[in-house]
Amino acid sequence: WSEPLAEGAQVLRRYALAQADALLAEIENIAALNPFYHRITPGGHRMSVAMTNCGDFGWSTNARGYQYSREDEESGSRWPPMPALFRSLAVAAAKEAGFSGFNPDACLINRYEPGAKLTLHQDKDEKDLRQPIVSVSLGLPAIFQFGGFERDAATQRILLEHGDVVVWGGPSRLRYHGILPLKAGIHPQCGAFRYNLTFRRAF
Ligand code: MD5
Ligand code: FE
Repeated sequence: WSEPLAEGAQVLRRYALAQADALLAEIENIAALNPFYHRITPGGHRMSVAMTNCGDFGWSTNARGYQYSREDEESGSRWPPMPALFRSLAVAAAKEAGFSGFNPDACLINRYEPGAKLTLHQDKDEKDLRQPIVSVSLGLPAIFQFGGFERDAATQRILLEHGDVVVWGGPSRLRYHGILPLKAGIHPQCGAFRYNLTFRRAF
């Protein structure tokens, strides 16, 4: 159930399956306080992925750029604390992939609806790029694009399904990646959506 994708990148298939219902209940609690919102990129585009966050810092984008902040500028309140279950899952998955001592201070929650996508990008808004990112997929399956170190490098396609966890560290931390437009469907636990929890050490 553990497949290496590239140096530093490891898929833990179905690793979060037993906790999936509990994770989804926590997502509902978080979204009741800080709702999912389609943010506007610095280029003026409305993101097709809706986002909220939990933890000390939340990632967001607006006309001025990308940032990590303690407050949600939509609700004006601080991000809800990271649930203990989220933290323990992310820490255990990181350790499983060889990154012991991972201590996330930010969890971005992405919600994909049919057609929603994430174009190829790098994650580099974090202070220490030696820290891995842990990502947990829930709900509808998505095709993940795993690229190289330049935008135009060839990409691999990887199907990510309900309960799959991926740890992105080492040299893979800076690979270009994206999500192809979500195919419509109904998932028994998540309805018409895919959720992705993205655990990071922001500062
Ligand atoms: C997602 N989210 O499925 C993905 C999971 C994001 C984002 O990309 O920025 O919100 S995280 C995937 C990731 C992170 C860091 C490195 C690599 C992939 N990679 O080397 O491919 O919603
Ligand atoms: Fe990313």
